[in-house]
Amino acid sequence: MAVTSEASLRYSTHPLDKYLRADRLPHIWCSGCGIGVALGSILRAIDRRVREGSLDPSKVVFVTGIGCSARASFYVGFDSAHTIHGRAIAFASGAKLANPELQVMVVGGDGDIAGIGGNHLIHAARRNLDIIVFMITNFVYAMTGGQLAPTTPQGLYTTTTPHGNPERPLNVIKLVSALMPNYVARASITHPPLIEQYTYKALGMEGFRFIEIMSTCPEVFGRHAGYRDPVTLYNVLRSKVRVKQNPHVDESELSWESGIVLGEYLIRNEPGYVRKLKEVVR
Ligand SMILES: Cc1ncc(C[n+]2csc(CCOP(=O)(O)OP(=O)(O)O)c2C)c(N)n1
Ligand code: SF4
Repeated sequence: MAVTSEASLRYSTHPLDKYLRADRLPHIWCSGCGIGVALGSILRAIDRRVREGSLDPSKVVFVTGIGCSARASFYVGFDSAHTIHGRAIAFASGAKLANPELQVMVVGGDGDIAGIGGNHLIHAARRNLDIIVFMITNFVYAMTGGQLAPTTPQGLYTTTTPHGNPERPLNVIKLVSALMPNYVARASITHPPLIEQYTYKALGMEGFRFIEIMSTCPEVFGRHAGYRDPVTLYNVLRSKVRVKQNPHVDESELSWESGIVLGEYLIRNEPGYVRKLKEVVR
């Protein structure tokens, strides 16, 4: 386990450096990309849990697929697996079932988690499988050049919908909530403390926990949609999102016009899959 790798200790200048593989820096993310804000907030929540003694960093596992967001597993100092596009949840399921003591976390883009990996998402949520899934929604398949993603709001330009997206976006919050896992929330890189707060909470729960993080991709999404400047795109996203206490799932629509509601959509305390499986085996 690499949390205190020699390289990390040697270059340690930031409180979160101990959770990073400094030898793999600099990272690939473009200037102004929101993914770093998302990862930083997740790491701060992990750090809080570690410092208060409720999380052993040697038990944390990061699993990712492919994409800009999925690169997160490259840089964290935890045991990690950078797997294949769309299959991170399948790998994470195997890791958790093989060793239930692990705190298994998946990070991926909206294309990775809800597009190509959508089937795994559905069944992990249905099983209330004990993993945390972070879906970083930047509205496109970014790493491959900005193609239409299942989450692209209607009417928006992408490289594969140059006249505007004619499709209705997939409301992943509503989809996952319908499967009744233990936790469903939506945060945004414009509100880092919210990401940290929801992650901290999810780390203290069992069962399937899903956190969508609205994010910015100035390089691909922003450039094509007319918001190439990272600050402009940040401000656009900031103007679209609004935080609500205990929002109803019917308010979770991904709409560029009427806005995007952040908040905790579902909180349950049902036994997770591992506990249920153990009961059956017993
Ligand atoms: C099976 C498979 N299909 C397609 C690709 C090509 N591919 C690599 S990254 C990517 C897009 C990733 O988009 P997303 O998951 O939304 O993450 P982002 O880059 O936006 O963070 C695609 C289509 C691949 N690597 N493997
Ligand atoms: S292409 Fe977009 S999502 Fe990928 S690193 Fe650059 S800004 Fe971030």
